[in-house]
Amino acid sequence: MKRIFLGIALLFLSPAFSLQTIGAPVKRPNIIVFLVDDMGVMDTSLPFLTDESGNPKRYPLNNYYRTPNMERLAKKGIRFNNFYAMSVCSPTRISIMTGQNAARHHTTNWINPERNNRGPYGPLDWNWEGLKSNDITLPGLLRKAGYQTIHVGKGHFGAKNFEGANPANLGFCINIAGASFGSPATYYGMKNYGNGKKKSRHAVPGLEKYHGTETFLTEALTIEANARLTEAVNKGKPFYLYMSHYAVHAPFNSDPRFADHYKNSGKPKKAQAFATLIEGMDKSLGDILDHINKLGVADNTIIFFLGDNGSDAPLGDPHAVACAAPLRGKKGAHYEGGMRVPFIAAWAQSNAKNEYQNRLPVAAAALQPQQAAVQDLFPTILNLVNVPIPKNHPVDGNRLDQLLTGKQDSSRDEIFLMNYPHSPHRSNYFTCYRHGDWKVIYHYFPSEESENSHYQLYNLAEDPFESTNLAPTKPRKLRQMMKELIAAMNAHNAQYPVDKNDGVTPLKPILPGQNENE
Ligand SMILES: [Ca+2]
Repeated sequence: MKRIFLGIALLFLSPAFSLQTIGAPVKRPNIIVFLVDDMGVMDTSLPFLTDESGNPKRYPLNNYYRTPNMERLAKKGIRFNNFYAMSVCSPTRISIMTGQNAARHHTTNWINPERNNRGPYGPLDWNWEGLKSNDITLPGLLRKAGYQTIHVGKGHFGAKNFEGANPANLGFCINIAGASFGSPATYYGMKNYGNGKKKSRHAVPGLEKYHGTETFLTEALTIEANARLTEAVNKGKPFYLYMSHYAVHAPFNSDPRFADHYKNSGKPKKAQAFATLIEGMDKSLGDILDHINKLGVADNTIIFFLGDNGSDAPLGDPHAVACAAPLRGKKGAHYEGGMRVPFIAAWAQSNAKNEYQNRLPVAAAALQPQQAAVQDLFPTILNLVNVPIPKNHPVDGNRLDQLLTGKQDSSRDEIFLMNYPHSPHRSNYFTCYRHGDWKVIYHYFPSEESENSHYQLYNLAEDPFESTNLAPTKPRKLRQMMKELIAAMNAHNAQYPVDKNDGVTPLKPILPGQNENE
C-alpha cells in the first residue's frame, strides 16, 4: 500500500501533471521549430526593422515579398529585430540542436557532404563530420522525455557516410527527407526531386509518392509534416516538429503557383523565382497553423519561426546594400545582412488558462529589439518542458523567457560572437563580435574586402547599415572590442585559421596598438 502511494505521489511530481489538475493529465506543450533555409530578415512582407521610435518600418523589399502567414503569426506573438544566426547553414543548425555557439561546437562552416571543406587555411580539426549519435541534442532530450520528435526537410547536420547524415541518428523518431546535403537537386516533383536514372548527389530522399506529380517540394514536406502531427496527436504524444524547409535555398526554381505575383515586378527572373520560394514557404506556415487548429492542439503548441543565416536573395553585390537592403551584405558575408534573420515566437492560439502559456507567456503583436541568437532556443525549450540540461553539456544560449514577454532583460549580455575561420565564401577568415551598439570584425588575412586592414568597427546604433568604418578613428574603442573578442574566443574554446607559412600554427587575432591621442 505504501509503495502504491509513493508511486502515485511520484506521478504527480512528474512534469505531465500539476496540482491544479489532479486526476487529469495536462498534456505537455507541442513545439514547432519552423526553420527557413537562407531566409534573411528582409525577405518578407512583415517589417522587422524599426524607425527611430522603435516602430516597425517598411522598406521596399517588404513591399516586394508576400508572407501573409508570417504576418498572421506575428499578430499572435512577438518578433525580434536583432536576432542572429551564423552566416551559413550547418553552424546554425547544430547550434539549434546543441544550444552552443558554433565557435564552441566547431562546425564553423557549411558541411560539404563529400569532403572536408575547411579551405586552404581553415582549422585542421574543425568538425566537418558533424553531429554524432552520442552528442546531446534537443530532439534527443525531448525524445527521452516522451516526445514524438519529427524531422521534416533539410538536415545538413553531418557529412555523407557519417552518423549525422541521418537525422534519425540524432534524436529524431522520424526523418522525412533529411540528408547530409543542404541544397536540393530540384524542387520539382515532375523531376522526382533529383531521383531517377541519373540520380543527383542532392536528390531529396523519401518522397517517392510525389514523384512524377506537380507537387512542389515545399508542399510535399508540408503535407508530410501535417500527417505526422496527426499521428502524434492520435497517439496522445506531445510532439517536437523540426520543420526545416529546403526553401528558400538555391536552386531558384520558380514555384508556378505564385509566379504571376512577381512577373510585373521588374526584378530579374531569378529574384522572382526566389520570391515564389518565399511565398511557398509562407503558405506552408499557414497550412501547418490551420492543421494544428483542426487537430484542436493550437493553444498547447508554441511555434518558433526563424531563418538559418542571412538572405541569399539574388539581388546584387554580396557586400553592398542590395539583397537585404537597407542592411549591408548577404549570406556568408561579415556584414549584418549575412547573419540577421527573422524570428517570431507565438503560441498558436492564446489561452490564459493553459498552464504552459502561463509558464512561458508570449506577448501578442509585439516587437523585441534586444539581441538574441539561435543557440537561445535550446535552453528556452528545455526549460518550458521541464527537461534538465545534462551537467556535462556546456550551453552558450540563454533563456528567452523574459524577452518573449516583450520586456527588456537586463541580465543578458547583449553580445554576439560569430566565428568563420574558413574560405571560400562571400567573406573569408573572419570573426565578428557585437557588444551592445558596437560591432568589430577581425579579418585574419587583410584584403581589399577588409579595406586592407585586420579591423572594421561599426556603431550599429548610429550606423545600422555599416557605411562608416570607425576602426581608423576610434582606436581606443577598437582595442577594447578586440580585447573582448579575444576573450570570447578563448571562453568558447574557439578555433582559428592556420598560419600561411607553416599551415599548422593557429593564427590568433592581433590586438591593435592603443593610440593615446584619441
Ligand atoms: Ca542556410
